[in-house]
Amino acid sequence: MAPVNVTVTGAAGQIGYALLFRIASGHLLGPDTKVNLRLLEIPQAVKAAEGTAMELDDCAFPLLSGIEITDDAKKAFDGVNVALLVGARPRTKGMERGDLLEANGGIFKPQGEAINAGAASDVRVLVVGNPANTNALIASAHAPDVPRERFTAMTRLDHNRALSQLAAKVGCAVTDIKKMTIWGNHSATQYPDLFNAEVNGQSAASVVNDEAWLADTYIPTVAKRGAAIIEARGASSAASAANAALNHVHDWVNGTAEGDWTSMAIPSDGSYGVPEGLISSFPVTCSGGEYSIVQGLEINEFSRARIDASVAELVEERDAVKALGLI
Ligand code: NAX
Repeated sequence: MAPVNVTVTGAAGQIGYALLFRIASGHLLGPDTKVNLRLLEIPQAVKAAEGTAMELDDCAFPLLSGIEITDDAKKAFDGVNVALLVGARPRTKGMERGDLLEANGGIFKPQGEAINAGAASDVRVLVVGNPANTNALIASAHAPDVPRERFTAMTRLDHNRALSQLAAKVGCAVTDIKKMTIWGNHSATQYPDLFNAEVNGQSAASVVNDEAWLADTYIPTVAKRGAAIIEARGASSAASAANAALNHVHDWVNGTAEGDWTSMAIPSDGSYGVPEGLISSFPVTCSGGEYSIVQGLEINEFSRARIDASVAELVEERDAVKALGLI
């Protein structure tokens, strides 16, 4: 089988450093799939990416067929099968949201165009760089020839955080928990849903049986975990973010487990009242390389209000990038 072309943007960054070695050792696509890595960086960071590539060489990974490093998006995405868009413009002090969206438009528009121009017909795109959902929307808008379902954004780190926080609360193993969902935006408004999640087959919300803890502790702890990591580590989540990116693509390509689902931010088809086309997080199952939204879940009043608030934020972001002419 020909090696799979995997492009990582922001390859010299901290998530890139945590991600590349695990891609090359088979954690993205499995132990039988060879990969060609394409590292895209800005010109100032190409040298650092070259250093990472030297270390990748020095691991002599059996699955790693080749590494190319470039600052040219057209080259990076030519023939790409899996695109991990990690590099983004972070919000700096005093930056308004409009400036942030505009700066990221300057990154995700040309990357969308380059994917449109050169990607393989089976390309799958995961946007990690924040604001991830809206950056994915921008990239997708500039790749009209690529089915929009191929553009996704990452809420898997939030999903994994939701699993571990729940496991700690009820004293179970993370593997005892199934059917976790993150709804909405990868932001502080995201909603981890315990009403549809199960602990050893029972409703997680009823196992917890403490709505105050749910509202005042659990949801904010999951949603603000990124800030807590920065506070403790002095740097934002990197290894856990890389791990979540691997989980997201692995499940998309290889399928979710029977009787379980995962969370992915994907273009809405209008399910659960989320406006069509918004890239919002849903419960999904994956099979045969495709995902589908889990249908028919009960959304109670508590959940409805929180999903609506997060979706309203996504609508605002979409309208802002529309006003800026980015989509
Ligand atoms: P770093 O600042 O360490 O690395 C970012 C890298 O991207 C830098 O090397 C930079 O040179 C590169 N870059 C910038 N513009 C580029 C462009 N146009 N083309 C190619 N490369 C470019 O950030 P890191 O900690 O690796 O985080 C990367 C992104 O992930 C950030 O936007 C961050 O907010 C986001 N995150 C998203 C998460 C999620 O769950 N969706 C969680 C973790 C993380 O916070």
